[in-house]
This record gives sequence, C-alpha cells and structure tokens, in this order.
Amino acid sequence: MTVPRNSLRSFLVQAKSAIRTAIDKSQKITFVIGNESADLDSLTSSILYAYLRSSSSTPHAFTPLYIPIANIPFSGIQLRPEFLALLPHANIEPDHLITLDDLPELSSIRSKLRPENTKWILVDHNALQGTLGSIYSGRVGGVIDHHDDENKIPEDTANEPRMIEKTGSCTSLVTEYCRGAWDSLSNSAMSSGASHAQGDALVDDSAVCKLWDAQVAQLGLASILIDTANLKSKDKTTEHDIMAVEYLEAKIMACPQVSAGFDRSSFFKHIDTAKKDIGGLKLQDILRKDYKQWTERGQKLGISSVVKPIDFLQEKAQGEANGRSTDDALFTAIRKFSGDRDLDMYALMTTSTSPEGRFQRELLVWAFTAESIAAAKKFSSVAGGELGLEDWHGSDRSSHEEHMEQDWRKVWWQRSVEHSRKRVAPLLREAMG
Ligand SMILES: [Mn+2]
Repeated sequence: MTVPRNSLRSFLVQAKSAIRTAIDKSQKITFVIGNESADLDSLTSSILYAYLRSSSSTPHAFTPLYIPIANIPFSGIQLRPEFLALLPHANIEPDHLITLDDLPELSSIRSKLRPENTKWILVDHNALQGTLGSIYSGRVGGVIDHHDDENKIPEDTANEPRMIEKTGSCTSLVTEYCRGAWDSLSNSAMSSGASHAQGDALVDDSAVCKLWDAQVAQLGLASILIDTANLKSKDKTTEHDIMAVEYLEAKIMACPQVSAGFDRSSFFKHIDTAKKDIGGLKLQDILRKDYKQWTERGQKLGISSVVKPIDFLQEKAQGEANGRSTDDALFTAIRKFSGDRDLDMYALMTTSTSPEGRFQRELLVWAFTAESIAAAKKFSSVAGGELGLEDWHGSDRSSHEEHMEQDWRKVWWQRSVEHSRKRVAPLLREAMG
C-alpha cells in the first residue's frame, strides 16, 4: 500500500495528524528519528526517508506511513537558524516539523504509545538514547547511519535497511538508499496523464511533481553541503556524498521554477552563514544547540559542539554576566549547564577559522567526579596523539586548567582537525569504560 504522492508540506501535515490518530485509536505507527543533537543532517535524513518511503510502495512495511520526527522539543527549532533559513526552500514552516512535543509526555508515553504498536527507524545514529531508548530500543527495525556501529541493531532488519557506512553526511546514504523509489515516483508522475483541470486552469501534474522533487532535493542537498563544506573538505567528503549531490542537483535542475535562480555555492553560503549566526542566542542555548549525551558505566558524559571559538563564548558569557569582570563567566556557565544535566564529565568542541584562514578546533574537557577525573586523564594520555592535542592558552594567556581533587579541567588545541565528535565521543567513552 502506498500513501498518495503529495507535497512535502501536505505530507508533514498528514504525518502529524497520524500521530494523534495512532494515540487515540491505539494504532500501529512507524517513526523515523534522527539523533538527539538534531542537526540539519538528522532533520533531513529523517524527512527524506519518511517522505520517499511513504510515497512509494513498501511491501510488508509495518505501516504504509513513515513519520519523521526531530529528536528535540519544538523550542529547539528556534535555536537552529540554519533550519529557519532552509525550510522556505521546501515551502515548509517550523510548525510543520514534527518534534518530541508531538509525542505523549515521556511520563505516560509507554501506555499511550505501546511499544508493540511502534516501529522505529534510526537515521544519523544507531542506538536510541535516553527515555525513548529505554522504552523503545527493542522496537528499532532499521538504520541508516554514518557513525561507529554500536552493534545495537539486529543484523537482519528484513525489509528495512541496515546501512552503516562512513560518509560526510548521513543524508547521502539516505539519498542513495531511496533513489530507486524516488526515480519511479518521478517517472510515474511523468507518465500518468500530464495535466488535470483545477478551476479554469489546466495544471500540469508533471511540473507540480518536479517542483515537489526540487523542494525535497534542496533539503537533502543543504545537509550534504554543510557536512562536507560544499564537497571541499577532503577529510569528510566520500564518493557517496559526491554521487548524492549530483543526484539531488539533477532533481533541482529538472525544475525550471527553481533551477533558474539556483547556484550551488551561493545556496551553501546562505545556509552556512545562517548556521554560524548564533550571536543572538543565549550561552546556555548555544551549549545545548548541538549537544549529545551518553551514559557509560553509570557515568554521564555530555558533549557540545559549537561553531565559534572559546574566545567568542567567553565574551558572550561576560556580556550575560552584565559586564561584571568575571574572568571565569564561561566556566560558571558551563558548570551550570553540566549541573543541570547531572553530568560527570563535560566536553566542549569548537570549530573556527584562524586569522590566516585555517580551519581549527579547540577541545575542553571537564571532569567533576573522582571516577571521571581518572577517565579524563586516561583520555588525554591515550587519545592525545591521535587527536593532536596541544596545550591551549586564551587571548589572556591563561590555560584555564584546573587540577583539583574533585575537579579536573583542561583546554587543548585539537590539531588533528579531521576528527569531529564522531571520533572524540568514542575516545572519551572508551576512557570511561
Ligand atoms: Mn550526521
């Protein structure tokens, strides 16, 4: 069974109301969910997968409709200026996105969405974390991801994918997996009577479908370009990313309405500029904007990724402390952020461009308990070489180190800039294990 072809906008409206029905009538439901950092890649991976799978024939599927869900509350959307810049290209608004707020309260979710009535496809991660993970892990029935395989997903996922491969963007893998379905969808629109009457006007169906294709293609393309720096990052770009960009760009170029004003580099710049425009956000929001958390042997680890350097965050923190000269305003803010989440260890990874135009990374690790202090020290000695960790000094020449009994903190330059959180997180987790 197939859900009739629709625009992405109408599809999302339909998907959102299907959640209500599934809860009210205790019906079966399939979710496609990205990771809890809910970055652009997670968002577009889940939307592309859900939209394309729902619009094409998927025999033996758990349900014909797949529902894409962003792994954050709705308030998190406003923290992601790159979402706000991109959504209009697909003719959708923030309200169309489906978030954790559209699910029942976590305290009662188990009874309102009974596990046996659900199936979960993971995109851009391969282990369901947090409360959702503790209730629904056993109901995960498929995965497309580009992180290290945590071996939580069964080997045999029957009619859903189990695709875990190193790529710049997970969206590239989703595009690759769905392109057959997408092509037959586009072709059937082309061959099924070219037009229908709407009022007095004759509407060209194939032109409408080309526009829908181009809208969805722009969503996917944005993530791949962001994750690979417009395919220019040698460390990140893979053959999968290059092929997916080619494929998605062809969908965009096939639609005269969109292709006329489209240029890949300016499209990338537009979204990338929006992503880095975080000056208007509060510091706590900057830290939670791209944040992931794990529990390793009972210890909680949280890692924030930020697209601005530590100097920027220090200024931000001092500004928010009302100009009081508090050298450690940033550290006070981080301590609060970690305390609110009951963390044993916190790490902050920044990316920025040096005055000479070089891409650079800083890494801060802060351990708050005796056990995690041991882990942090182990991390620094085991992983220091691979990550190219080098002592860091701020513009005030301070190293901001702290070596106390209950408190250990260090900041480094991470000179091996090819390693993102995808590598740093497993290294920290190993040290904690
Ligand atoms: Mn990703």
